[in-house]
Amino acid sequence: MAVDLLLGLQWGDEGKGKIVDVLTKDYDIIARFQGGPNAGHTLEFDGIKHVLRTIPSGIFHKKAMNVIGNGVVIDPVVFVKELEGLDQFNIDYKAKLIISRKAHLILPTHRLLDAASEASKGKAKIGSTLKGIGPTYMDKTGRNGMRVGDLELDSWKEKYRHLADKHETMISFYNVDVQYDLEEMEVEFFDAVERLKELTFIDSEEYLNQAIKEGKTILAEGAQGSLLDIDFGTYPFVTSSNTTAAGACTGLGIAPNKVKEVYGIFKAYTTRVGSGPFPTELFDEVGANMAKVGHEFGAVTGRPRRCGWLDLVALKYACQVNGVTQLNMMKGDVLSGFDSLQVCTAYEYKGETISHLPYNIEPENVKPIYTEFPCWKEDLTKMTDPSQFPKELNEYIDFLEKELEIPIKIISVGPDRKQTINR
Ligand code: 2SA
Ligand code: MG
Repeated sequence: MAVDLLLGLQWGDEGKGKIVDVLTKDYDIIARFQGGPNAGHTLEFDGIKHVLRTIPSGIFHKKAMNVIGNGVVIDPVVFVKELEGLDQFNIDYKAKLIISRKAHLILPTHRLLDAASEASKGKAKIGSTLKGIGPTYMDKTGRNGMRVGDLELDSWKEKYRHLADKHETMISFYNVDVQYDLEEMEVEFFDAVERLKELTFIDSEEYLNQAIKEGKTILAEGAQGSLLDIDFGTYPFVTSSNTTAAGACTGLGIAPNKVKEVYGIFKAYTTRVGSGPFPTELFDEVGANMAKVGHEFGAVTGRPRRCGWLDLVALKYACQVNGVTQLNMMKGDVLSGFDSLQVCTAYEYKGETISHLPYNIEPENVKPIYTEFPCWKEDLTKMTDPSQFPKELNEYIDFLEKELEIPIKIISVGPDRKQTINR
């Protein structure tokens, strides 16, 4: 067995990019299996910060091969900009990056449809990143989509035209004000497609299964988080793909019995960007402080992230749905010096105390019940070994491990590759 999964257990932005980057040296292949340019995976090393959108986080390593799997949706325009960002670092992406023919394409009109759909919802909007993710997955499941492999056909532009025309009619049905110049968008899109075609398209499920037979190791890199999963997240305030472990199987064509470790990444507190319920959200100074110290702004859109305490009810749910085998705790350093810490260990739900995630976690249904902990005062960012951890941090970690019944193997104490401590 050679496939390990790395998944975000909250609402995204747990620090997956950093951990993939740290772990990459142990893997032959890094593969993305869902989502698209709505993701923003941040990596920091040698004093430089990189944000990746569609490209797997193994791209900065000499050895690893990077695969964009069938479950991903690709916007050629964003993708080419991402490639251009790599140019200055001398990365031979033509040799190190391969793309599934079965991955779906985000067309300019998918982005417009996203904007129209959000505008039509008014206050009930999802808080989408507006990258065209939802409409592209709708076309995929509706069996209308365009795939990367279509670009190898002479007739791909006809297929494109047919779909884009249909989208324009759909946009007008929304009856909202969406300004656009499609001709201009198409010039950019067609240029980007030509650049995309310079990369290697493959039958990625074949490639990956062959690699497994040869004894190669694969790390599947999740995007967004479990609570944004289309089935198990806080629907409808979710993204349009399966962000959980099962998504790695369908998004890469890998059988479940090939999966070994499932790394679950969580922050020592919780954040959410976009709309939707968030039981432990803080609206006070403490939350504002988390946002400030933790630099909690969307990596793609720059939107401020909502902040709150760690929610163990939700975290347990995510561990269960994903079959997490080891945990990584991120950003404990942000909490240094807080007066005290709260962890939500149960919910008050319809007059009862429950410890599982119910169907509906809207604020009117759910009130978090907290356990309080003393907080560490020490700066963690320079620490390199668990023996240096303050007593309060060890108590926090021990409590979480006992509650979750899963070992916490990595503690991250800062954004840099080097600020990573193994336990
Ligand atoms: P979408 O764009 O239609 O998939 O949005 C649907 C919901 O999913 C949320 N979502 C995210 N949440 C956290 N991080 C994401 N990526 C970026 C980042 C976000 C950014 O890494 O910072 O820059 O704003 C991400 N992508 C999607 C989104 O907020 C909606 O609630
Ligand atoms: Mg992110």
